[in-house]
Amino acid sequence: MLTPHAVCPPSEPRRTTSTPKTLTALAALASLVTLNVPTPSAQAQTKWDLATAYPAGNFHTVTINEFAAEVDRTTGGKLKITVHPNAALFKAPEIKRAVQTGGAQAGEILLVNFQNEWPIFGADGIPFLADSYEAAMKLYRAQKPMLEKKLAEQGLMLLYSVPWPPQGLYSKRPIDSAADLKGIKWRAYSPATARIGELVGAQPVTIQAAEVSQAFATGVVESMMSSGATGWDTKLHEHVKQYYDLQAWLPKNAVIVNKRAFDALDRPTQDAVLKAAAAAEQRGWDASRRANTDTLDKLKGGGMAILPPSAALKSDMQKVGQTLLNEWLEKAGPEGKQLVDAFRR
Ligand code: PCA
Repeated sequence: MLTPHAVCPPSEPRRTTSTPKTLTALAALASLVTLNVPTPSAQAQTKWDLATAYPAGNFHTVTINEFAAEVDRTTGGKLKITVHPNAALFKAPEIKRAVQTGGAQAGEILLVNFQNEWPIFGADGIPFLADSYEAAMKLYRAQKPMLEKKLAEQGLMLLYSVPWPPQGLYSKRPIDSAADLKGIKWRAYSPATARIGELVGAQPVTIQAAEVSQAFATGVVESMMSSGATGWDTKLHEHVKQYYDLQAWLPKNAVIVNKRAFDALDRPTQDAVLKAAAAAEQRGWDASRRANTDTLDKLKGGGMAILPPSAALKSDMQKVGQTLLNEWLEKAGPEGKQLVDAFRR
């Protein structure tokens, strides 16, 4: 290998004048050195771990894997992101703190899980506030600058955010109105879904997606609100025969990175990450729409009835949604009002 040593000046005293020929030769050698002997920083490879709580086949995870592959490709392998699905590295509620403290450089979080920390994280978990992909995008546009600011204060950076498909009601028993949910064992995944359970008189138990299958199989829970995607991930058609397509809200996942880890990258690598993140966000929203139809179809194929909610169930749940919105607005204060106003404008 050519080393800088090979072009060290000759040991004889430096001449004060050089012939143009010598200068050309030296310049040629110097350029060889810069071309062929990369400095350690140019050669270095950075490795990130990205923790997520959802299985490999889930559309969010597929989007993350494509994101990691694109970063690998566009940085010429300078940044390698290893994706750890299935809550294998950290459990869902631990991922945010793990990324903050450097336990993993990056991770995927469910924003509504952190509503008690800061109400704005929970804005996309309020039933019937933003209940279509169009409305969810509008809410995201209003929420995004606030999210970016808060995450930056926490030493984090938002890379991109993608919604789960609209949330409907799974139940082992037929449900004609909210009254049928009284006393039922209710799986919650967030403060808001636990509150919904309380308001309908069910018995809420918080269970992460990775444990849902087991919880239904063993009878720990018998109903929940979630997406077709999570129902399919957890093979819920094996335990539950009804899904009421309420389309109540679209909670978002966010892929975040430790700010110091991002700042340590060189500029072209940072640009490549941001570019891949923007592309992933767009792909992710499309994948979510597709997952909504595909997974409900697959659950149907597995024997689950995919039903429209009765008018009574729908209006009962809308009332619950209004209560949640009022409670949220009270907690979120002027910031919350500003967000809802911007969303509704
Ligand atoms: N699936 C996740 C969150 C929302 C969703 O659709 C879950 O049930 O935990």
